[in-house]
Amino acid sequence: MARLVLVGSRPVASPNPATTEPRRIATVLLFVAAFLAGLACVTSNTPADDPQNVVAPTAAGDHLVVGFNPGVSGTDRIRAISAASGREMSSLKRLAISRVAARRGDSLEALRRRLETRPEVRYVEPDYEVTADAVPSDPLLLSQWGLSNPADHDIDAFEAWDTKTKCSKVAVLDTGVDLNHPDLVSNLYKNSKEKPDNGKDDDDNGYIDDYIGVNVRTNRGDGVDTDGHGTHVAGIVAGVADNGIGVSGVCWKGSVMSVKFMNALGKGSSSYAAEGIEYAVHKGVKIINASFGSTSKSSAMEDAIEYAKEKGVLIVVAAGNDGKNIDKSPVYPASYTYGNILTVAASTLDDGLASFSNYGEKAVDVAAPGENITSTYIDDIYKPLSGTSMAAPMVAGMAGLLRAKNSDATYSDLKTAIRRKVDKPPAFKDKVVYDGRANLKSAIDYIATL
Ligand SMILES: [Ca+2]
Ligand SMILES: [Ca+2]
Ligand SMILES: [Ca+2]
Ligand SMILES: [Ca+2]
Repeated sequence: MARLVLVGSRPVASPNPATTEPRRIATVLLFVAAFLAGLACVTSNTPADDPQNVVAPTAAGDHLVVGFNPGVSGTDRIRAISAASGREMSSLKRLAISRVAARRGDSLEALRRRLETRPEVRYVEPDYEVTADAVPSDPLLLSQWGLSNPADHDIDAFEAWDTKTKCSKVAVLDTGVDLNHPDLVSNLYKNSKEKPDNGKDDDDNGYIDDYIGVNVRTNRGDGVDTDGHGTHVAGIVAGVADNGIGVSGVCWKGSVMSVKFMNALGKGSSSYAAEGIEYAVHKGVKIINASFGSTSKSSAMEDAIEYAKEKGVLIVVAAGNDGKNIDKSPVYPASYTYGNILTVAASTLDDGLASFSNYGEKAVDVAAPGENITSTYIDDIYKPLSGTSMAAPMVAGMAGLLRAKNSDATYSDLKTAIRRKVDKPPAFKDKVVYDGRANLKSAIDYIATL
């Protein structure tokens, strides 16, 4: 049986595994302190109950909006506008409102003053810019650079959220999930056909009490994460958004199925991985995240991947953290070339390829943010981690959002959208199939046209 290891749970500030525990704790605390500072900043500037504060009140600069008193006819409105030396560009059909431009050489401010003196006019105002309220209230959002950052080295999540914030089911095949984490609990998949804690396999699928996820190592629903890796991955996919705490997943709302097949040390096996895939596919999941790898090729895994393919399931895979070309020295499942495998490298805040990230212009499909990624962690905390393990769930969440946008999209449609509708900073040239870093906004615009 091939041994699989998770591919990315390096604490950001201590990438050297030999780092002593106290230093690790100290650096984590440092990060926590940094986040609390961020929280204070966000809370004071952008109260959750006042989304307007998020958006700077800019306005269209070439015209004014003029509201007229009730009963003023269309002809009288145009006459009033002309009398003030303005020009009506257009008007609303049922409300007494016109868009009014200034004549050449005139200023909007001067026009505004003249319009305000007219008896027909009720108000004059700028045409304020309005954006959809798609900025969630989660205080750690400022540290989630992969979703949005000022340099735009991100997946354009904010722009995509104007279209969709809810995802279809995603299975996280990992070390389990902290089933009580306040920033995850409402987004965890529940198996409604299974009665919890009665010691019976109510839905007759071979797993006892698999009500919230499963542990395929024990055939029971005790998928509690004692490692932290799976909890971190789950939060990247679907940390509960806009709830005023912690982080936001790529999916604001979603259904993350925890399929535990690795132990507390982040180790599993190919047969358990295969069983995990089988479990999720059988439960109707169409997107699976696989943040693990092995240098051994496994037929059991290949069978499971084929089975998933027959059922139309996309498996999003971490490329691995050896910093090597996996076209030349393959790792699995990342290097498999099945049509339903989407392999993800890790990008950095500078839009480079992370130094640890594997790559390969055949085997690796796309890059996504995977360095210093803040997410949920066991014991109800948050933590930044680096790895292709973090990049993969960013993309699995994207796939979940795309599939919610277009439920007819096949795995092949999803794969096309994600790996072709990319940004192409130079760092990814010849490193991944289409030289790009994922962009959720471009992908969702594409999937909507299918
Ligand atoms: Ca952006
Ligand atoms: Ca069951
Ligand atoms: Ca039961
Ligand atoms: Ca949250």
